[in-house]
Amino acid sequence: MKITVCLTDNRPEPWIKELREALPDADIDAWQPGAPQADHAVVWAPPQQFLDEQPGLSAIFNIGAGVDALLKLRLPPAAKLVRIDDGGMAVQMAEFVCHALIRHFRELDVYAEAARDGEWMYRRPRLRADFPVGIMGMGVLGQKVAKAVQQFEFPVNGWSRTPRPVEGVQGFAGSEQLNDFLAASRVLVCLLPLTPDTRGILNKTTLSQLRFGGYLINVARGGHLVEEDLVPLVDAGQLSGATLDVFQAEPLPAEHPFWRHPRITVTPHASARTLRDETVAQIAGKIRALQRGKPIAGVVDAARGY
Ligand code: NDP
Ligand code: OXD
Repeated sequence: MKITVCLTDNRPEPWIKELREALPDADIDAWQPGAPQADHAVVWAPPQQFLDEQPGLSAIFNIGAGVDALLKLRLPPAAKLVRIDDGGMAVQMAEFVCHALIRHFRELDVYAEAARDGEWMYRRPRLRADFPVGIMGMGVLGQKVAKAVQQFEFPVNGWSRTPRPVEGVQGFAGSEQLNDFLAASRVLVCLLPLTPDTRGILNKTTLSQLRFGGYLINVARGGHLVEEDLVPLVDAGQLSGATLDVFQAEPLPAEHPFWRHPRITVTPHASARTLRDETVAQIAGKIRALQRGKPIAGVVDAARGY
């Protein structure tokens, strides 16, 4: 079995070393133009040339959860596209979202500013009941985040394409229940895949339906947010702020207003990093399952877009 590795923005050598340890019988190399046909590929943001030169791939393993960039390319027709399921990302996402939520809810930025001025002061305690958290996308990551947020006793709403019952979470599904979901939420967490249906879903109309003074946490893709709609909503007080990990252009350009806005927190697409050991173990397990003719989790439905 031959496996080719094509990782734009990542050094392939450590991946190849770990893949060889996990799959000692496989012939594993970094892809170069003109390389022979492989059976499987391990990729991150490969060029179209790579896919055009590997028409006989039977599976393409993306080393991330989101496959929106791959679905923009022409894929070999018979290849299964496989995303990472969790792979250590879900707990990181839960940490990140809980941190952003609690920092906002407990007004920790206000305390930090007072501390800089040597001022000893208190804010009036706020009620969790007044801060229902709405999670858009109740998949692998959204469900983990929902459970983590529940530990802090916030009310949680979840929105998905099809109903996803989760204990203690008020579930909403489909475009027909989006308005009710938004109206029931104050802190909005986006954990949707980027698809034609979800591109631009965070915009003036939807964000204005959150309870007044809502707060946005976007940890999914920059394409979900209509960026020019955000600052006017925050400046008008309709939203009290945002934590953004993903952007339409990454790296976020130096002149972008989000960098300097006092109520917008920017992180560099770092909320849940791909962990090499866990990712290699998951991909190797799936390759072994395919060799035995077994089904595997995480096969992308290209028509659905995730
Ligand atoms: P999943 O595929 O497991 O979950 C996707 C969820 O979104 C599902 O609940 C799905 O509904 C829902 N959904 C999809 N389309 C719609 C729609 N049109 N309307 C309503 N709900 C919809 O994905 P993951 O949880 O693993 O990951 C989510 C995204 O997070 C990734 O696609 C990626 O873009 C992003 N991500 C960001 C990272 C970062 O570092 N910032 C790291 C990792 C991922 P249903 O349950 O009905 O299928
Ligand atoms: C992913 C990501 O999709 O890191 O896994 O954004």
